[in-house]
This record gives sequence, structure tokens and C-alpha cells, in this order.
Amino acid sequence: MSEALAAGLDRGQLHELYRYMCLAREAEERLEILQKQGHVKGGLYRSLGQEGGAVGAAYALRRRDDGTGDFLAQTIRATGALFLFGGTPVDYFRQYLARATSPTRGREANVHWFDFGKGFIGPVSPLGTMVEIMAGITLSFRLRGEDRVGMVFGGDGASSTGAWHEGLNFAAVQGCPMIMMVEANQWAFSTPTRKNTRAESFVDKAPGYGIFGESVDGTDVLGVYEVVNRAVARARAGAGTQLVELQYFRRKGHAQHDPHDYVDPDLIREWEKKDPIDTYRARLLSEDWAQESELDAILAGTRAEIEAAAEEAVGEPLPEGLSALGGVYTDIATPVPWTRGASPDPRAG
Ligand SMILES: Cc1ncc(C[n+]2csc(CCOP(=O)(O)OP(=O)(O)O)c2C)c(N)n1
Ligand SMILES: [Mg+2]
Repeated sequence: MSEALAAGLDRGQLHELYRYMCLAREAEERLEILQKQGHVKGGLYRSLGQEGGAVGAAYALRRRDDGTGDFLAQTIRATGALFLFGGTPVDYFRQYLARATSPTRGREANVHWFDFGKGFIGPVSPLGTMVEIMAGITLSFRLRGEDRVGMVFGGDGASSTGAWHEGLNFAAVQGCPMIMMVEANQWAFSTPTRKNTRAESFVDKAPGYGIFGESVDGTDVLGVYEVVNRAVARARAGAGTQLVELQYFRRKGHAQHDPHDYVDPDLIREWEKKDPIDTYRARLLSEDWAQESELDAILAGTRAEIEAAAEEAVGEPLPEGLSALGGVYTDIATPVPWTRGASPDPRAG
């Protein structure tokens, strides 16, 4: 690795953060056009303004493609994390367009897909449930003595579900190497956070579970990386479950069908000034970590990649109706048996 310039990251890595934020932004903007053209099946969710939180957090994880790395449970607002973990733009479009070629063969939508080999397991619809699932996965890491961690994203609204509390408490009690990312974007659909919790900050909840929590400006990709990197290091070293609160703002409606008319437009304009991609680009230039031409080339590259992926997915077929009968139970293939690691299975013998 070449010389570290900031947060222990070298020039190439700092550029990579920028690239993945751009990739998420470009993919979602392309989706908006596809939706207007009638191609998108189901809702369309934006992570606008939250790209830095998703990318900065997932960048702190160990990413592998053979089922031996860290695990990630992404949400609809963590598109950048999904791409970082090897979810490809073309599969992302296939999912949103419900193509027969999509990872779920058109059965599920948007970011509801997984790849055990790459280590991302997606969300299920009931909010909070992924916390319980990740608690189980990270318990298995701990029992096998593997130095792997699992990161689960969840919104501020999701934190008011029973599953979230139970999952987090179980993980904390069991000392699971789980990183609980709270996407505090101040809304759960049209419900403001103050109607979801009396706590001033989600970090205030951490001591209630006996775990360490830290809060960070979720629009600052480098700041997020630094805080999450520390949390990951603690969890990997055996300090148990960690909580990180990403503070930012949902700048669009819950989904495209939500008019967002309950939010003060001045507030949205304020948060536009803190756009994570614009502010990071300005910093890269002012610190001399990048040349304008390099960043332009990265952006152009992501645009070309997204355009090619969108075109590929659009050209592919929808599933045949009868195919819905297949793959429901026993013929589900799990190509990488991540539950059987190199270390011995504690149930054996
Ligand atoms: C248990 C449960 N209750 C309600 C819903 C419906 N629902 C889906 S997303 C959502 C809002 C989620 O808000 P938040 O967790 O803050 O995430 P954000 O959309 O802000 O990223 C709701 C109420 C659900 N999926 N699961
Ligand atoms: Mg929210």
C-alpha cells in the first residue's frame, strides 16, 4: 500500500470512496428515469444524502468473495455498501426491474437479495428482523473463534421494533461481533424521529444494552470510516457488539410514491449544502488528494458503467408466470456454505 494520506487510507482508497458514492448516486438517478419509462416494478428508494454513511461504514469491513469475509445486511438506503460488497450494478437493475435474470429471479425487488459468498445478505421486509439474523450470524463467528464481524444497517424507525431490541440485546449479552448501524435520517416514512423515541441520540441507548456507541456526521464519508473502523477493530478484538449512529437527513420521500410534502423545504435545502459527494469532492481537491481531472474521470467511468448495466437489464425478459412455482422450498441453491468454515463446527462431536 502506498502512503496513507487520511484516516490511514492512501490516495487510491480515497478515490475509491468517491467512486462508490458516485456509483450509488448514478445508479439511483438512472433508476428514476427507468421508473418514468415504466420499467421499475415496485417502489423506488433513494439514498440521496446518505451515500457517505453507507460507503464509509462498509469500507471498514473485510470484503472477500469466497464466503470467508465479514458480513453485511444492507438496507434500501445503503446502496453504496451493497456495491462495495460486490453487488453489481447490472444485478441491482435486474432486481429493481424484476427481470428473470435477477438474483431472486424476479421474485423479490430492490435490494432484497443476497450473496453468501460475497457476504451480503440484504434485508427482509419486517423492520428490525435483520438485527436478530445478524446476531445469529455473528454468534456463529464468535463460537468458531473466527475474527469476522457482521454489520447490520437499520433506520431510526426500525429501532422502535421489538425485533431490533431483542436482536441487539441478544447480541450484546452474547458478546457478538456485530456492528449496529443506525441510519438516523430523521424520518420513518412520514413519522419524525421525535415521535419514534424520547432519546436525544441513539447513542444514548447503547449503555442500556451495556455496549459502546458512537455518533458521527453521516454526510462525512471519511469521518464515518474512521468511527466505524474503530468499532470494527473493537468487535474483531473481542469487545462485542458496537453501535454507530449516522446522523443525516432523508432528502427524498420514503419512496418515489411519497410526495414528501410534510418536510419543510428549507430544511431540505440546508441538507443539500451538506451533500456527501459534493463536500467530499471539495475536500479531495482542497487537500490535494486528487486532481479535478481524476475525479471527472471517475465520475465519467461510473456513468458509463451504470448506463451499460441499465441497458443490459432493460433488454432482459421478465420471468414466466409458471416459474413462480419453482425454487420455493428444497431446490434453493446455497452455492457457498458459509456456515461451514475452516474451523470445526461446534456441534460436531
Ligand atoms: C415491522 C414493520 N413495520 C412497518 C413496516 C413498513 N415500513 C417499511 S419502511 C418503513 C419506514 C422505515 O423508517 P426507518 O427505519 O427510519 O428507515 P428509512 O426509511 O428512514 O431509511 C415502514 C414503517 C415494516 N416494513 N416492518
Ligand atoms: Mg429513518
